[in-house]
Amino acid sequence: MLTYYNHLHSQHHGKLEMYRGELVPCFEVPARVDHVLAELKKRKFGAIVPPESFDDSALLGIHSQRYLDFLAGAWDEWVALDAANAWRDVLPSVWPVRTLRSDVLPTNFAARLGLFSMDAGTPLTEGTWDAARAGADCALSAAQAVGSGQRAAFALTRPPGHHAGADFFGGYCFLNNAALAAQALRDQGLERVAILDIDYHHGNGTQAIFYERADVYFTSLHGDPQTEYPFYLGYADELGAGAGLGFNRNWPLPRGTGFELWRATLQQALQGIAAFGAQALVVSLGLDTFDGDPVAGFHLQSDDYLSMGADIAAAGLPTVFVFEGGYAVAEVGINAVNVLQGFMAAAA
Ligand code: SP5
Ligand code: ZN
Repeated sequence: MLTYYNHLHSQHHGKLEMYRGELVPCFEVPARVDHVLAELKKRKFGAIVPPESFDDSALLGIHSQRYLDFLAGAWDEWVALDAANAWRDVLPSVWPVRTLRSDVLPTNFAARLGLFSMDAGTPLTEGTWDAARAGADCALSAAQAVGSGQRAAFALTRPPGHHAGADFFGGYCFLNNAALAAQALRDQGLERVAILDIDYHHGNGTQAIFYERADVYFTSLHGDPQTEYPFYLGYADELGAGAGLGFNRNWPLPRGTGFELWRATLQQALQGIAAFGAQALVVSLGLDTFDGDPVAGFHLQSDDYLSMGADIAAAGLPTVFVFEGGYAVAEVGINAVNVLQGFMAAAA
């Protein structure tokens, strides 16, 4: 399997995130991807290549122009407010909830920052745009490879993407790499594309992007949003809307879930994908379902990821894997490459 590696990922390196009234060190760190890269090399798991460059127009299939403009210029605006901001990350602290307006774009930077975000846990740094933009190229490159006949490809990138919506960031995510890959497969002529999101957290951004569409089926296994981030989306009764009704399926599972129940649920999600008649699959590959993850609550073991990969291969679909969460840094490489290796062993 070919890996498209985001060589600029470490340009995004947040220092602190808000947690229980304190700023605590970021869980989403560059070492995560470094460990996956090292494990790919250690196991000689196929070629590792830089992405192709895609035009910004590819982003507009998923994200709004005003959001992209904001992200691309946010750091410069931040430093222009105060030269000392160069040593501080950007974190929002005000949001336009419900009865406040989000159609007006205030000139005030903090106000726009809140308009385009969903939490105070996602620092934007000097290199965030460059890292996220190169990550989008990785996802688009992987989709192009799979659309051109490869059995599978892997976009190894951070920051992750599945919490990012058409016009907001959050949950450590800025550009929705999985959504970009799915749209790229559609643009290459595949009529029905499925997205399987197996990160511990519900992929609220991806779901929202495709919620009213019948051509991209979204299904997700995740911690029950009653207790787990992102809290406000990911419930079982969210089935899609309008033309998209019947093309969204969520599988919330209680904190504490182990592999037996997780795997049985994966089979149900895969049945939905088969019934949809998907021609290609995008996997939002989060590894924060791991027992030792510091921000999540499932109990999967490293060997379970081999079985997971095999189960996904059994769907028999051309598959793009996109790296998402997974914060047990020392094990995230082993667990990620176990999925890919389990997939290839079963696909061969
Ligand atoms: C891509 C992805 O996995 N995003 C997850 C975002 C979760 N953000 C909330 C994390 C809350 C941190 N909780 C700290 C628990 C300390 N025991
Ligand atoms: Zn996650």
